[in-house]
Amino acid sequence: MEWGEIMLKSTLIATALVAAFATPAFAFHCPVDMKAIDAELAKNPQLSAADMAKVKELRAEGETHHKAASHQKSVDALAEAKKILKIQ
Ligand SMILES: [Cu+2]
Repeated sequence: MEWGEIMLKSTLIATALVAAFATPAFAFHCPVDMKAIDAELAKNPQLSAADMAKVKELRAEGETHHKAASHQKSVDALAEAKKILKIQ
């Protein structure tokens, strides 16, 4: 193989690997976040009614985005909910 061909092939392989692994990473993250939020909500956290409503809204939003495969949006919404609940 020529050097140029080796470079091209490694680039293609790298791109394929990123595509294969990037999406599942987010796809797995959302359910983990949703579970953490549900577990925290089950503990009856001391939140104002407004914060509680916001957390539930963000939690639902996260699930909708996850199902629509918009995992980045889902992770963002869930992170916001976790921030209100003060969990990591
Ligand atoms: Cu997801």
